[in-house]
Amino acid sequence: GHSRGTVVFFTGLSGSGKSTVARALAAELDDDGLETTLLDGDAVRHHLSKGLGFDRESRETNVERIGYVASLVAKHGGIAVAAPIAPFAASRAKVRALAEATGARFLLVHISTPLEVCEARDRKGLYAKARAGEIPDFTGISSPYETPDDADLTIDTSEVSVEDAVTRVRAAI
Ligand code: GGZ
Repeated sequence: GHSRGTVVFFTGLSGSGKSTVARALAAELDDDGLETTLLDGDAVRHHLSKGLGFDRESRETNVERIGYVASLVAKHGGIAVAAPIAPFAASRAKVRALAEATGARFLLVHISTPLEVCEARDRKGLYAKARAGEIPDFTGISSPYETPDDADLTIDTSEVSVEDAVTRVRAAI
């Protein structure tokens, strides 16, 4: 059918907590019996965007593909949850426009955890490698992150628990 679905699109730095919040959100929605599709970052990079790198054009392509699939899900009444870094405002705007054109609701959730916190966490050691010059074009270090001015919700996971973050997003849905 073509009932009104929702795209919940997270954006934020590596290590900001967006994947954790997205996964917890999707699990709760799923438990509530809602038709939920999580476009997991690793799975997307492995399947949908295999072979793409992290230069600007590759990121734009990656983010727009995610937006396209999310829009298809939402077009049929489902809830799509995606959490790429999505560092470029123009790509995020394209994705919003595409989702809204299909009749879906679009929620941009900015996980605004500061770079200093993400870098201090450095769960995967990527920031250290980026600082050492071992990873080129690393978001926040050697590649830009354009802070959204159109976020529907802004959550800093250094101040808000995962559980509370999920509650806030659910309230917005
Ligand atoms: C940023 C990178 C990079 C570079 C590899 N810059 O913390 P992670 O590891 O698990 O999540 C990051 C992920 C970002 O991929 P996205 O598809 O979300 O990016 S985008 O929306 O910009 O297309 C990080 C890892 O990939 N990673 N190299 N150079 N993050």
